Amino acid sequence: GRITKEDILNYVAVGKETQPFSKEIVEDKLVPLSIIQKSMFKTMSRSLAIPHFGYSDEYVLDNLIASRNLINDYVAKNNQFSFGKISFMPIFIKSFSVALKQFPILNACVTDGDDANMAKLKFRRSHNIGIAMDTPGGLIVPNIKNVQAKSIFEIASDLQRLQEAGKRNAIPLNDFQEGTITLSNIGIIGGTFLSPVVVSSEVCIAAIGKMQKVPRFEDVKDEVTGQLIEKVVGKHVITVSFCADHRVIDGATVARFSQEWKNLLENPILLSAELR
Ligand code: CAO
Repeated sequence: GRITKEDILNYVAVGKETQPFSKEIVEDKLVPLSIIQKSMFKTMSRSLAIPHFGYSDEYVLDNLIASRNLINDYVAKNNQFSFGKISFMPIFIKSFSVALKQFPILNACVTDGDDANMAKLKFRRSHNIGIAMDTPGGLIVPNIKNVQAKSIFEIASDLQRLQEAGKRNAIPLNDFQEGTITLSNIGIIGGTFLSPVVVSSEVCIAAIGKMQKVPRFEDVKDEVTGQLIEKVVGKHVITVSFCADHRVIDGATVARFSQEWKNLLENPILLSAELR
């Protein structure tokens, strides 16, 4: 899954590539793969060699929505930021990194993975979190470096820079190198569950589905009797789907990591308590 210099030079050339797609197909035709499709073809074919498993859970984000509203009120009143507001993504990314501190194996990679006797795990200090981005040229995965040392605002600023450069196919080579784990938020387009594919230079990827308001049971105090009664209330939820390399990661590790991340996102005060 390692991205080579040639891949990047090809990516930069995408803008100059003639777009072969026309919505109206008047006759059958053969077209070569685009440069990004060629890169996906190679990376994803290598991923096929990884025995992987999936794991999904639902996170309730009502508290996070309230926290993000507060953050965005603060951003609107300060003119020190290069962005007008933050999306959920910088908070997802930061909390992912905080949860990762207790599960360094998920930020590792397998070297010489073809042979169990030769294989080693490389543990990596930096959380260089890859962000799957849907751009006019296609899917790209630049990463935000050293997330463990950055604030949510710094991450928002990095993400904004990558999104703007991504629209112009102008993301610098360095931003594609040395990613350690990936996050994919497909929910902004739609969909609930995803089956993300882990790349050979990483051991875990997580994907986020569309936030939806759904009915859920909750224990609520009855105003008259003071007793707890079960009621159906509306909750904002996302589903998170993981894919991990089963040669070195077991399901219990991913389930525990997910519980940690979920706890931070469902109770954002815990996230702020973790920050320096
Ligand atoms: N569900 C519902 N709404 C969501 C959401 C989700 N899961 N995630 C973000 N949103 C909202 C944002 O909050 C924002 O709304 P507001 O303006 O009201 O706050 C809106 O969607 C757009 O956000 P954005 O454009 O700023 O994007 P972002 O920071 O949330 O995400 C990025 C950035 C790069 C992850 C996203 O643009 C993207 O490209 N996603 C697609 C990833 C992809 O293709 N994955 C598949 C990989 S496998 O082929």
